[in-house]
Amino acid sequence: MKNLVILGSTGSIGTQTLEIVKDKKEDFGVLALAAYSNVDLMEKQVREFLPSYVVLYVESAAKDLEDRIKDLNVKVLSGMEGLEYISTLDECDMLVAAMVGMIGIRPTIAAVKAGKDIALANKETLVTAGHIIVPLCKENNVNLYPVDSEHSAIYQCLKAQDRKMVDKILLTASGGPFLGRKYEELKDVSLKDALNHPNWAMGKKITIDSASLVNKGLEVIEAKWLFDVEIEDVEVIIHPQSIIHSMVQFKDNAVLAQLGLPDMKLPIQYALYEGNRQSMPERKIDFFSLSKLDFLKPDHETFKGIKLAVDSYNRGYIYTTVFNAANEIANRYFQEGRIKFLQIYDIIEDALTLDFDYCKTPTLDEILDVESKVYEYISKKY
Ligand code: MN3
Repeated sequence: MKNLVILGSTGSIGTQTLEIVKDKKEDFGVLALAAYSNVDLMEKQVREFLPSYVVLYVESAAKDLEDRIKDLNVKVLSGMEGLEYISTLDECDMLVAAMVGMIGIRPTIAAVKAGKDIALANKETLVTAGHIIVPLCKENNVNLYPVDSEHSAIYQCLKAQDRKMVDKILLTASGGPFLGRKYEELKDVSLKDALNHPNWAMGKKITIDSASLVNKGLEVIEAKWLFDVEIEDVEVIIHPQSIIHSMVQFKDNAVLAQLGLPDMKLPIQYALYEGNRQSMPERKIDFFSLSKLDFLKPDHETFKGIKLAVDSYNRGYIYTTVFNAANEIANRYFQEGRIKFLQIYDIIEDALTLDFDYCKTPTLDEILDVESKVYEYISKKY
């Protein structure tokens, strides 16, 4: 029995994780659940899974939840303190890091220091603090299992392979809802258009990031850290059908790919079982119904997300925080109707003009300091 602590249990990855846990009751216990502020869904989850601890980040939401579940013997906590506390519990065997955004950094690092294995869906954490987390994992004998579908695919392709013979990571991208459009044609796209992803049903933040290809930019950096390759050796290939979830090209020119229908259940389950296969009753690929698989070059002139991410990485690790923080706030502004879609790029580019050269390999405190400076700069200006 593996005891799980799930950060972000009310989100898309969190709810699917709990569905798997429900199907595999004999293998998993739910030790703690955490979310940002969704009291209604959290109450339901607590009543169903009966964890020992529950955290709602927002204090008023935690108080509300505490009142509602008085009849249960569950400890309710809040804030960053609460998140860090449950991530380091003695009884915790694996942390499922599935919160959205940089809020996941502190608890993830705390869990690594406490020697907990991590199932990582929270890519922003690795993008901004990969230079801290990867060495810390080695030091503490912690395994990092990717939940992101592309990275799970790469992990599967690399299994039992000679890492020294890796030539390139071929990271696939659906291209999102705006694939094929030119810059001018994106001027007036709506939030509804951006949320209309052709293949994947995901949370709002990542769906918008997919439309701007910022998500793919984050994933290039994520792949660099997870698989210890140079960033130039991660190549993005647009593959609109999302059947190939990513590939690895080796020095003998062999290419291994992992295929599947676009469904997060497999990568989540594969991570929960530490990279071991378990049966899954759901849908299988029907090759005879696939008419074709397409592969295209990314249009970096229109969709600047990948290039901005790679440029920020190459400038010094601190700029991945600038890139990510600026995107987090721009993404939220777009959701709130305060800016247009293309202004997401403007805001990121603007933030990247800020000078933070004083810390090219920043500490956690410096990362969080730069994050708040970027938020402050953008919220004053836009
Ligand atoms: Mn992905």
